[in-house]
Amino acid sequence: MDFGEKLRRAIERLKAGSVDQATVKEAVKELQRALISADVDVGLVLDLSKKLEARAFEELPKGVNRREHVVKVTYELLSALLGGGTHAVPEKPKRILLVGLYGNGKTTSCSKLAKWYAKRGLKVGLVCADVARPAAYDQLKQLSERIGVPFYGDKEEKHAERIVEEGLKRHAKADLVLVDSAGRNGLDEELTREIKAVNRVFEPEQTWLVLGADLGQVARKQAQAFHDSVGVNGVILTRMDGSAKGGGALAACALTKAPVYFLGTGEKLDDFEEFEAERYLSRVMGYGDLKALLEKVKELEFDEEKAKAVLEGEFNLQMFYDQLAAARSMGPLDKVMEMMGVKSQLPREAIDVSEKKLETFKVLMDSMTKQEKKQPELMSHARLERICKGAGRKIEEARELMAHYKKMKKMFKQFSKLDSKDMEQGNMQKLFAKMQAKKKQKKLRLK
Ligand SMILES: Nc1nc2c(ncn2[C@@H]2O[C@H](COP(=O)(O)OP(=O)(O)O)[C@@H](O)[C@H]2O)c(=O)[nH]1
Ligand SMILES: [Mg+2]
Repeated sequence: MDFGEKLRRAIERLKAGSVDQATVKEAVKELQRALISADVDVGLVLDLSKKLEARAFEELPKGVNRREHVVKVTYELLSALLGGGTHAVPEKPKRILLVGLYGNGKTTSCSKLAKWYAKRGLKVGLVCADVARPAAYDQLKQLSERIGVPFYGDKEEKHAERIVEEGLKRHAKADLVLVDSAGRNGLDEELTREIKAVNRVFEPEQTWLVLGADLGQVARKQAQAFHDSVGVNGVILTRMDGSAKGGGALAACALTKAPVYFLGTGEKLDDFEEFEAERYLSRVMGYGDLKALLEKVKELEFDEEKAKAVLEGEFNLQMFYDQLAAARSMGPLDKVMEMMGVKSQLPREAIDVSEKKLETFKVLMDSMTKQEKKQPELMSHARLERICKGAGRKIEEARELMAHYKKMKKMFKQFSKLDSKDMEQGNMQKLFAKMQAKKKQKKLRLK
């Protein structure tokens, strides 16, 4: 049984029957077992248990039953444990240095990162500053050729800082220079000296520590040691695919204040994802209804800002993307609509998107910059071409995405002409119904 499954079992307990002190105690025990077997520090586990037991029976928020409340609190506590909150990945970093011990996945992550940023339109240059292992040069060079990103290294040079100095000159026109450094078996004096020497010439904006998830809670010690000697402001956690200790490693990193920006989830270049605790949890727990429940709670708490933005016709690609992402993690779109009780009223063209198409849209949007998603009106032919190249998709597919987005936007615009009181009540169903009614009226008038 993996981490996600164990967590899910604990929450299943809360969902069966009524929620009383005994049920919560049982669920807490199950949670503890799941967390400890993922190598989460025992102190942290006890702390979470105490908080959960204390909050489970606090006064209920309006419109939520006890069971829903306990599930929500559990999810919140887990999310905080794994480093919840948002630390967005830097969008346009100029220089990133990757550090870490042998075999943790630095070189692999370096090329994954290069691909990730190149897809988002940055001109990336790679530098191999691993002077300890001769094979490191060939490894990074080969990877750079596969992603089509310029590479610099020097097999003969034994001083990492000289390679970096030259690398900076060669990549003078790059937006982002990524340096892969050497590892050792431990963070010894020699490694510290070498990284400091590289720091002097490179002046990295970001120094990210690459850690294998199999380290579990030991990740904390390693992160602290690197931070104390060379300064670390981010973490890439690799091998999340093959380790049962990922939960422990995430919790350990959460304590160090250096945010985990990415997860490595396999050996291939695309096995790489941005880390966000909530999204991660709902994925590993495979929990459609949990997500739906949270949506429900959110709806009750009512996101006025967002609703207002939609009402004013401000519907950008980012919002479109979030919607698709949310829908995808919940299951097929029509199922989601059903859960929200809007299926029958929703215009056919809005939900008539196959899963395969959604995947294409997602891949394309993964290659867009934040600005492009926020201001889709910026989208030019050249930008679309770059996006397609990064995503490995055809231009017609990108056009279709834009067309679909525009259709949705138009649909939301129609909302804005409706009575905004309906939105304040959060009553989507009424809105859709009204919209349909308006459409019918129009048709009648035409006759
Ligand atoms: N399964 C899996 N393997 C990984 C991941 N990241 C790296 N590896 C593998 O771990 C090994 C060491 O990686 P490498 O990048 O050479 O580590 P370095 O010594 O820190 O540069 C290689 O066999 C990689 O293919 C990951 O996220 N998942
Ligand atoms: Mg390496």
